[in-house]
Amino acid sequence: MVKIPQFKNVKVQEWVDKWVKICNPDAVVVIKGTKQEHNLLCGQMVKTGQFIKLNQKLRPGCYLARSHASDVARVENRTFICSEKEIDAGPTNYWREPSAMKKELLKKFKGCMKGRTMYVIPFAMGPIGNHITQYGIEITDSAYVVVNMNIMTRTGTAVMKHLDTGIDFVPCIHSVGAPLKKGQKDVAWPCAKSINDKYIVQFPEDREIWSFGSGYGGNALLGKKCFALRIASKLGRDNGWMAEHMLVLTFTSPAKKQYHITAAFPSACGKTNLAMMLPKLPGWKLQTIGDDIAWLKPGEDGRLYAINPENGFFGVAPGTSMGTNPNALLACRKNTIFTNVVLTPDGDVWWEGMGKDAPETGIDWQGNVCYCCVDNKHYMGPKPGMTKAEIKKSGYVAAHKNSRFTAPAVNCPVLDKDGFEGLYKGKPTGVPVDAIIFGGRRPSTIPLVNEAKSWTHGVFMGSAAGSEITAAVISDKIGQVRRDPMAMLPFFGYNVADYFQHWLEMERTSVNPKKLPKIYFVNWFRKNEKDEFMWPGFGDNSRVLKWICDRIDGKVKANATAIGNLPKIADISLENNTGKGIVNPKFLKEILKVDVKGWKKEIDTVEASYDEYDMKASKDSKIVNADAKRVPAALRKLLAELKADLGKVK
Ligand code: SAT
Ligand code: MN
Repeated sequence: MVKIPQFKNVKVQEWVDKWVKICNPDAVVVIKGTKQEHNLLCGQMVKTGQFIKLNQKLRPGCYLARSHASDVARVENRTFICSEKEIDAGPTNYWREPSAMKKELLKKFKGCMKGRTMYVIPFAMGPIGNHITQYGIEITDSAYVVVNMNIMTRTGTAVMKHLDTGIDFVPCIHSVGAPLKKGQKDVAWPCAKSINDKYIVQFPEDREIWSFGSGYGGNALLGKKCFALRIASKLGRDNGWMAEHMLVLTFTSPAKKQYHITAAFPSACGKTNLAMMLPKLPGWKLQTIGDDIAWLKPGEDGRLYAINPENGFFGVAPGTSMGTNPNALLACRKNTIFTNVVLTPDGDVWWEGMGKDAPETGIDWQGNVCYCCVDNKHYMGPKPGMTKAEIKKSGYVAAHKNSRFTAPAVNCPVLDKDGFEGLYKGKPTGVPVDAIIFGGRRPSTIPLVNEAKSWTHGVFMGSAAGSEITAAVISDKIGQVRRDPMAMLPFFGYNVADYFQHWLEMERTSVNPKKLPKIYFVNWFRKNEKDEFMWPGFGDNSRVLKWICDRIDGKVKANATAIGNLPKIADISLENNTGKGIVNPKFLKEILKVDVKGWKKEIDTVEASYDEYDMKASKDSKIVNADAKRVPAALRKLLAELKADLGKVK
């Protein structure tokens, strides 16, 4: 039996004792969170072939990892919410009875760390000591997870000291599910190869996370989606706050007035791009607080205050360039881990849409040689001499579509340092939120920006959100539109309808509902019949943010329509509309009007989603459950009103 470290926090001790016995690791290491320890682990992984050290002149402190082909994104059909009652998981989640699931998983975990080291990672979600911050312990047998957690969360001794005081935490257990026999050589990316051996399991009532078989992203970095969204959404519901799939930013006007805005878009729909966007509008400044998750808590004044619980960015690499998101690219210059991108001959990285000529040859995400395309240097092919058309037709990409960079937040040149530390006017309150934005990738129907008529209407808008499925999840339906309420579809820790109700409750329980943020819905992705985007996006999105600020300040009027308040075209500033990808004023009318035909179809699908939420107790429940009827009446009412209003327009 290995030597088990001693902890002051009794619950930590019990958690570690229990899993050492079950997993049977060769050694147990408690993570201190020092630079030295981090570098040592990276160095060890270079030796075992799990990491490739990049050119330290070009990318100091940076490494590349290549995952197994079966382990490249989140696995939604292996993600379970194990509440006591099936109905509490709800129709968007896979559910298993908790004790049965634990029994099944214990068999998997038995002896799963043989031949490996067990790491115990104390971590904080949020600035240590902030009143919104929560704590966790992740046990893992993956050094890759440790170094990524070091970037994505605050880890180590400072957190453990906090836990020593006996405060509560969320216990997490993770294993790649690949024990090693004596003398067996490890592989570059250990994981359970079969999808059915992967389990991402949340126990919302016990507040525990058990993850087995995957080493990738949100499946394995348990502070992220599993804790900060699934478990935290439940914590938030029970305690009157909110855990949301939202970026947080600070937008400052030329007159130096600050606005704090959060925005919820599904995975790989541009949250990182908006979170650190370079505004096209002169005089406006944008700073980043977070790019993926926001925790929002009501303050004593009735406003909602936000923190970013994370400590880094786990951003999608392809498409990130000095043109689209210079601040993200600059954030990856040092101390960054790249996963599944291309390795160049000079020890640097490359991906599709990097805005940089591809090298003559490289090593693709699967470890094979790839070659620069002959007629377009922004592509690489699996064979020499291929044209762009041939490469596109083959479907080949040299960097995986969900390849990622894990970069420390402090690397971001436009980080709002105070906001990131949860400070506002020097106090650890989090930042007061002025506007909440929902959005998705929608080629048709949904206008550029639409303002909710009230808080309840904003909740309705969020509940009705939809988006094209992206490569952030393993799916054969990429590109198809699915309902993705509040961009939380894969992340609800409880019944989606109860989640809607919780949003509605935030207004009812607020000490000053008038001070709640205004709510908006945006869509940067409208296309015309020629399949061209009708809005340039990126830095031009500052024009939409400015309109939102103008509305907050009551500076401009809007067109009240059936679907919400739409901007008057003249109020979308076209100042500095020069350079690449400019706004075409011709399209503005089209993307700022109510597409009645499209909306009629849209609300039918929203209604169908509500009906499904009302019928099913969990995602794969076979029984139509009459008790499941939980969609709030207030939302059904708005849906009926919208239907009636659109019916009146011929
Ligand atoms: O869940 S991940 O962190 O792997 C990425 C995402 O879906 O946003
Ligand atoms: Mn995300």
